[in-house]
Amino acid sequence: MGLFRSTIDRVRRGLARTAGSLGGGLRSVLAGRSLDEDLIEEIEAMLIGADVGVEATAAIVDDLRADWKAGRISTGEEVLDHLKSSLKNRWEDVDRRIAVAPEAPTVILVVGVNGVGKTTSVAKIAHSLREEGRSVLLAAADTFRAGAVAQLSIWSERLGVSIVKGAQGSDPASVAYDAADAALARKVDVLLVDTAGRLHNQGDLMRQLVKIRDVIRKKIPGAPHEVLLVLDATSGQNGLVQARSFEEAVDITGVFLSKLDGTARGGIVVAIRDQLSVPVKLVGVGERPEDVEPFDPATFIDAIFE
Ligand SMILES: Nc1nc2c(ncn2[C@@H]2O[C@H](COP(=O)(O)OP(=O)(O)O)[C@@H](O)[C@H]2O)c(=O)[nH]1
Ligand SMILES: [Mg+2]
Repeated sequence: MGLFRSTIDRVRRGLARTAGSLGGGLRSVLAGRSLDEDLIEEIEAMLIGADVGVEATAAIVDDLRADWKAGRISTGEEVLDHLKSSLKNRWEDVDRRIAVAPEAPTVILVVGVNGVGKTTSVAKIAHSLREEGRSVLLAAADTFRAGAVAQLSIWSERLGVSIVKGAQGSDPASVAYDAADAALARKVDVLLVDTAGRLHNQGDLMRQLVKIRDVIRKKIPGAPHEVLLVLDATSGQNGLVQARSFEEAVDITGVFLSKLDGTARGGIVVAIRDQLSVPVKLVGVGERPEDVEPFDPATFIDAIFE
């Protein structure tokens, strides 16, 4: 989907807290100093503090030390550039675009635990698609949490997109079925399915998601084309544990990393890259529908080192 034109300013604003802590912190530590073991340790602590993760931090610091010992870098300025490029080099060129079905509708299933920002992220994606002139249908398949259907209905009114919903407590798979049916009948471009983040227990939740997925797949062969896992950037390494259980149950195809504006530890993106098999595709940088950006590693790394 050609959607989501990147707005560098929005990415910068969204990452201001991380930049203040990591970029700003590094700059003040590096100012006027030349590289030595003590300084390398301080840099290491800052990367860990920004949630970059143990594995990536170790690799980055080893690389830095090797280049210092080989006489290739010595000053603070050079260190910043070195860190930036070793971080950027950790991403290979994977396809981070949102999938498009060869034949409409494209179905995007949005999953994740309670409160991570699923419903808001659905609204953001719907908004971007509308901006692009695509027709969108929402499915309110979180019938578990009181108020969840109403929350998505409010978004549907504000954004001017249709919605298929059931009563609270009704079967979410049948909502998904009806929505898939309606998406076909109305020939919409994209069907966005919001889901519950919590049931009585985790096993129930995963079974329900599998059921929703299978119902959609039966109705629309090849669907869902995207299964986006929403992770909350403010929950740090915890999110990675959640991700693994979703990865096992439903084949997620990408991560929507929400609430980057609310954390100084945006380095979590690096840890996700190292520990999950699917790429971060979109990032949330605020609560408004327009606060979504495609994830671009180079822009991201530059922004956290501002
Ligand atoms: N600051 C900020 N808040 C967000 C973002 N995404 C979602 N939220 C807020 O997180 C809270 C939970 O969001 P919701 O979409 O209801 O989560 P859900 O339970 O996963 O559906 C709400 O208050 C949202 O406004 C984001 O990118 N930035
Ligand atoms: Mg919700």
